[in-house]
Parts: sequence; structure tokens; C-alpha cells
Amino acid sequence: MAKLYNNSLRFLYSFTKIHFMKKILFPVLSLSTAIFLLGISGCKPKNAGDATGADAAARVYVSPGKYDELYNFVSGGFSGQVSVYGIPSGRLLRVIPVFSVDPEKGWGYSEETKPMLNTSHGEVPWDDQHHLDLSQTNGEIDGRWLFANANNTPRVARIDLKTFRTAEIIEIPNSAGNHSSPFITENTEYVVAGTRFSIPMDNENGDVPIDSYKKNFKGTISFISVAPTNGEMKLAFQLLLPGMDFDLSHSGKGPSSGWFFFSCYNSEQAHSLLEVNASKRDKDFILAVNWKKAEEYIKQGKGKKQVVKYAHNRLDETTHSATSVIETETTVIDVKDFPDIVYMIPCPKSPHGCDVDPTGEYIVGSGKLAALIPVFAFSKIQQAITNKTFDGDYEGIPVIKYEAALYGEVKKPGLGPLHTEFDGKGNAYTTFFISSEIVKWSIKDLKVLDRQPTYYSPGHLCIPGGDSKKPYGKYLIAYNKITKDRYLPTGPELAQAAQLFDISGDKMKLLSDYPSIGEPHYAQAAPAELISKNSLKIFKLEDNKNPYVTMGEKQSKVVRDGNKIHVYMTAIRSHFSPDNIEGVRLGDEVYFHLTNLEQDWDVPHGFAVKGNNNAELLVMPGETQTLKWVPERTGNFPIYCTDFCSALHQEMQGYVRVSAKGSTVPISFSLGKNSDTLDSAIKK
Ligand code: K7E
Ligand code: CUA
Repeated sequence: MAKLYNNSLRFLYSFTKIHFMKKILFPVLSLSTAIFLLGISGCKPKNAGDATGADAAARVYVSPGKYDELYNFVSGGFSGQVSVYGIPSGRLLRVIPVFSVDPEKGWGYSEETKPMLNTSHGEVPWDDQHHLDLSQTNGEIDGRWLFANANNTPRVARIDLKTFRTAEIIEIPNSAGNHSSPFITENTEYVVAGTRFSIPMDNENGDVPIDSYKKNFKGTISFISVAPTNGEMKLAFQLLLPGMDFDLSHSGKGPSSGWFFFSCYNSEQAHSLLEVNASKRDKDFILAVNWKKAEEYIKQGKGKKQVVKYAHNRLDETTHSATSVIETETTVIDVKDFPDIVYMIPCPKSPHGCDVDPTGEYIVGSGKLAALIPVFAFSKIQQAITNKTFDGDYEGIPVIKYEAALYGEVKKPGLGPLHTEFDGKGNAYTTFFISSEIVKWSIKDLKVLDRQPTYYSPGHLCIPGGDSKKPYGKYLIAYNKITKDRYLPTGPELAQAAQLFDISGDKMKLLSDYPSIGEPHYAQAAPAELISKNSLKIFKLEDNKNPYVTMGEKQSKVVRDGNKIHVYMTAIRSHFSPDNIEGVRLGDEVYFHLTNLEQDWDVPHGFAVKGNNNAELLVMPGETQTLKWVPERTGNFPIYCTDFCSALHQEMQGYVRVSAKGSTVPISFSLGKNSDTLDSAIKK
């Protein structure tokens, strides 16, 4: 115990984060509270992290050929992608390219997928992806779509779980730092997106002094509608709010259905050294939004149209091609004019996570610098609104009295609460960044029931279905920000660690930890069956509507159109048709439109041509993908398949001849025409 205590203290002090604690936390908290909290964080339970038992090993072992119990979709943070793990094994099943180019899948490199990364700022090949939300019906995960946010250049993506592909990306105008996003309503009516950074609105002159923040900088919350049939997104309306930072959110459910809750910080409206200047007030806010009411006002035509610019990108399922359209209009409601849409609830110390329990009655705010967790009751919030139990207003928005909205506080839970998930059995689990632990507490009586250390400094956590009405509640995964000594050293950077806990008993039990890709923030998980039953195995060739499809080898051809050369090419084990091409000249742009004729699960073909400085292709069965090549020298350039597809994969190759500008070599193409092989030479 003493050793453990010392270790954890030494560990705490060894972090740079301790500076944060010393500089920020101590002045903010009273010294005695801080010392007490340090005490708690040092006093971890016995056997902390002892997952070495055969029992733990057996629980995460998925024997060869067997499937995992759950899919775990994990945000990639600065990788811009989403990764998919099997639970309980922790095996990486897939990386889904979303907001960043991905050479493994040709995402953003093939002509068909390039438009997906288009924005009003042009092509953005790398973004920062923090939060995920699975679509829900009646508050339960329905296994259809996964929504993802791009933080930097504000966008929301919809991933189709039939194909595990990003099907749609919509940019968000009047926003910067799309952090409190993408959170969905109970029936996936809307995906919301709250701006982290307040900014001058897009239709105004943004060239204003930074210190005019209070006057010119505004925040917005966007409601993107989702078509129930095909998931198609549309920017329905935006709420205009006072300038501050909107951080995280979750929708209401059950009794609170029709409401949305957002944590906000920087109510001080600082624009420099926020570390200090946005931590001055004792309390920031949780913003309660009556979106049903806002929707009514929009239906009554009370929104104002604004001219803006944002990209809307769709990947068509039948052409396997993306289009990008620049949209030009948004509808805005200024909450100043409609004060019954939004209310502020004071929330202590720089709130971050904002989580709603499965019953929809309790809203948990997590103040990053708080020494307690406030739990608000939806029924009390409603009562306070009816009785106008307000404590003045914040820039015209009624501020509900803290005590009037409060159900109660979890006392002394730990240090630096960030995020909370629920097990559906009346318990909540909160991550504590500073004291590096997960704390289980009872919603009913707000008592701490268990605490387990994490290695180290967890951000988000995920309980499968943990933000729905029906959590799966058997596992909990913590996503840790700092890995330190957990893995073999790999230079200055270590992969961030995920840690799997069994939460089926009274006490949490650490089962395993495993590395992850990028920086995981929020994650979602669902029972395997819910997703796998819809999983597509091939694209049907007969349904391929790509304008450059080649339905069979007989149709393959090479066509010159000015300086553009279109190669209608097919791939099947183990050759391309055609595989000999001549007549390309310098100054030409060559488009290889490769159709994979296979109709078997898991038989992609790759395509590469020497010297191409764009990329390669990876083409799924029944699909057509296009690679653009602009040769910059004459010669003969090999092409080959990059995916080991058969025993004779290595034979899947050919040549393209490139001649000088003005050459008279005619376009020709062939397959299997061998004039002078050694074989014939031997026979001679
Ligand atoms: Cu806490 Cu961007 Cu959700 Cu990460 S945020 S931890
Ligand atoms: Cu086709 Cu290798």
C-alpha cells in the first residue's frame, strides 16, 4: 500500500500536468481541498491494476476463428480517422478513413473519393476527429450509421455501417472548432454541432480587432437533420448565441427528449491566455436547449436566411463516386429574440463533459477543475423554468438558480472529472484526468461505490450503449492520454492506451490494455450482431453505375479525348485487361478507370504505375476506381497489382509506353499478345 501510494504520488508529480495542478488548481481550489484530493488520488485501492490473473486473460481471449462480442468505434483524434476494434479482444479490425487522406484505402487519392475532402476552403487532407455517435431509434442504438466530427475545419460525417465507408460529409458555416459534435437526438432526427471558438459570423466582415470579441464574436449551435430513410444530412437551422466556448453535449431522452444540453466554458469571454482568464469565474454554464421549440419557430418561418458558403459531399453507393456541392444558405435564429429556447444552468469550474443518464432525468456536468460532480435533474430544471427561479441572465439568456436545477453533488469523487457514461443499472462512471482513475458512483444517492486507477490520465470512456437508453453495461473502455511506461519504448511518442474493464460485478476489474491509433477521444460500441447482420460483402457488378465502369474484359479499351486518355481497365485474378498500352504522349493526362470484376468477398485488387506521384488504388469487388497519372518522362512504365490476390498475384502486371510530345505512335492496347517470348524463341 505504502509503495503504491508513493508510486502514484511520484507518478503524479512526474507529469507536466502537475504544473497545471499547481498553477491553476491550487489557486482555484482551497489548499486544504487540494491536499485532500491529492490524498485521495494517492490512496488507490489494493491490487490496483492487477490484471495478470488467468481469469482476466480468459475473458479477453477470443480464440482463432471466433468473433468478438462487440464492435468498438473509436475516434482517431489528430489522425482524422475512425478505428474499429473488437471487444473484448482489443483487436484492431479496421481503420475507416473519414477526414484525412488514407493511402491504405486510396481515400482522397482516387478521383472518385477526392471530392469527399473538399471544403469551402478547398481540399483539406487532414483534420482532428473527436467524437462519435451511433444512430439511434427510440433512444437505442440501431446499427445503421456512425456520425463523426471534424474539429478544425468544422464538418460532420456520416459513416454507413453497411460498407464501413464515409458516405457523407457536411461542412458547418458560422463555426470554428466543431467540438460539441456530433451528438444525436433520440430518433436521429438531428445531429448537433456546437462551435468551440466563437468568431465573427461568416456573412459579416470578419476583419475586426481581436479585442472586439465581446461585440463581434458569436457562438452557434447547428442542427443538421438526418433523413430517416437514407440518412442524408441537411443543415436545418442554427442558433446564434453569445460569444463563448461550447464544449460538449448530449441530447435528452425519455422525459427530456426534445432538449439538448451543452457544456460551455469561457463565459468570461476571454480571447487570450484562457488558461487563466477563462478560469476566473467560480461557475460556467450548461446550456439547456429546447430544440423542439426552436424547430417550431423555424416551421413558423421565424428564422433569418443568411448567405454563407459550405461544402456538402456525398459518396454515391451505385457510382462509388463522390460529388461536392457548395451550398450557400443557412437559417439562423438569434436566441436573444426567442428567450424561451435556451436556458443557462451554472456548472462549477470549467465544465467539459455533459452527459445524460439512460432515464433522461439526470444531467451530469464535469468541471475540469472541480472537486465535485454536479448532477442536475430535468424535472427540477422544468420546474425552475415554470416558476422563473432565475438568477438574472447571461447576455439575455435566463440563468436558472444552481440549487433549483441541482439534484445533488457527488462529493469528493476525485480530481479533474471529464466524462461520464452509464451502465443502465443506476450507476455512473466518470473519468478523472488529474487523479488518473475511473470512479463508479450511484446516481440515486450520489455515493462513490468504487474507484480504479487507469494508466494514465483518461479522457473519454465508453460503455457500449453508454449514452443510449439501453446500455449494454458489461464492459468499460478507458481512453488514456498518457502511456508513459506501459509499452515498449517507441521513440519519443507512444501509442495511446485503451484499457478494458469488466463492470459486470460490484467492483470494476481491469482486464487488458492495448495500443490505439491517433488520439482516441469519444468512442461508441454496439453488439456485433447489430452491425454484422447488415454488412455488405461485395458490390454487385450489375449495379455498378460508375460512368467509367467496364463490365467485362471484352469492353476494356483505351480512348483518347484531346490530351486526356481514358483507360477502361478490368482486374480479375490474375491479370489486368488491357495490360499493354501504347500511344500515351508527354503532356497527356491518363485516367486508369479500374473495375474489379471479382464477385467474391474480400478479393480486392490494387493498382500502381511507376512514378505516379498521386497514389495507388485499392478496388473492391464490383467497384470502379480511377487513378490519374500525368507521366513526366518517356519510357515504359510497369503497372501492377498491389494486393496479394492469388497465387499468381505477382504475375498481375503490365506496361504502359509513353512517347514524346508529337509522337505518331497510335493508341493501342492488348492483353495476351506476346510476339517474341523466350518460349517461342526456344521453339524456333
Ligand atoms: Cu474530452 Cu475533444 Cu471529447 Cu477528448 S474531448 S478527452
Ligand atoms: Cu490482383 Cu494481386
